Amino acid sequence: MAGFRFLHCADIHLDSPLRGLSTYPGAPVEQVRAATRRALENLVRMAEEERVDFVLIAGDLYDGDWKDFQTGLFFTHQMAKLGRAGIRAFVVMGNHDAAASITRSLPHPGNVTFFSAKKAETVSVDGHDAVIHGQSFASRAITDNLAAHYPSPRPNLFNIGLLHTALSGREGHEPYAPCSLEQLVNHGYQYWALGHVHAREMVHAGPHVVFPGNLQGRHIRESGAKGATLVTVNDGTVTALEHRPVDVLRWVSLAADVSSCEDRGQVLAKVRADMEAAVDAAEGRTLAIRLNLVGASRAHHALIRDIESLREEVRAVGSDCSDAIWIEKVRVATAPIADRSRLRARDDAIGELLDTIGSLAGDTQAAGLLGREIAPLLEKLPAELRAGLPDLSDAASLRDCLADTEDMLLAMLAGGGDGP
Ligand SMILES: [Mn+2]
Repeated sequence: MAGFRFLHCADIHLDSPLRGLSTYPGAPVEQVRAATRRALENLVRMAEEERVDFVLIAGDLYDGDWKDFQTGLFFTHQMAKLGRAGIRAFVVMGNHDAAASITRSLPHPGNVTFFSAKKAETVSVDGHDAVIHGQSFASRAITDNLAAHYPSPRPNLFNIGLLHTALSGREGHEPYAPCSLEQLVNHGYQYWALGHVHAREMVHAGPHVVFPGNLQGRHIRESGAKGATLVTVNDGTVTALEHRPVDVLRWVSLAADVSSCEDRGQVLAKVRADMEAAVDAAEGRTLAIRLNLVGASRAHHALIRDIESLREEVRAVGSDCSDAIWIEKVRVATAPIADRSRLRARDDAIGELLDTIGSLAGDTQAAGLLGREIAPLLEKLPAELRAGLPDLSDAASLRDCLADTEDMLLAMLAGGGDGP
């Protein structure tokens, strides 16, 4: 029995508008605006190069109402290209498509099948032992379990369920067309081609239940490689399944741990190394980077002293690494490392406090005095709390307790008024 291959994608959100991006300095506005179109072109090119037999689009082809006919024409044009290569496309509409009153619907090329929104249908793929079951969203908020009404599997064929769903719920996604993973797994199909969740997720294997993620990230919450899933089927079984990126602009959230950095120069060197790694991984794509500096670091004060110029320095490092980097945001979330000996030497209340704590540990007389002062306070505690306390008459546990107290006070002092 011959095999076949298909590309499964979803959430193209063609011509998705920019969300306030133009207010960011230096944002590659034109590139971002065109990114969803370029990603779709890449998908079509990949389908041709890989000679796949068909392409599945699991909803949210459009982002909402078209501004004009251009959005629909662009899609039609790309599908016609697929058609000339002998490749069919199967599409269900998702919540974003339904939200648009796409009354301006255009006639589409003969190689494209849109599934009905009225009921689940089954379409067989001519020349291959495969059938596709699907249903489009009729309106934005579908709260029915659509999958429950999908037809029974056709025996001796590879059954694909094309469905826009949040399954039993996915963070950050509306709970549309809810169904359980168990329900899908037990339905008898060999592959569930899902859409709606923008993060790629291989939910189940054998039968396969897959969210390919969206085709092109649109903001920092859609970071990482974006693309489609290329599936190879032989003798009714999935023999290969791989994620193929088609994105043209990649959002990257970089958490640079600068805890080992002593000063601003070392921090910038670390940032450069992390950015170079991101550039290598992006294989020539434009990068939109959000940089988070994290970790308890000796450089903390130097970083927060002048965050604006730090941002400019980071941007300079970025453009030095590649001419296709845009720094979306720089966030400084570092913490100071408390220098105990320096703090203890201070001629103020903090210095005195630390000095007292430090000397208590080695001074049995003072420790005894402390114990007697604390005793009446301890007696006021409920018995169950008192039972969990260390025995302060024991020198070792007193030392441990004092060290913990010092750590806690330093952390509180650092967290509270540690301004520039
Ligand atoms: Mn979507």
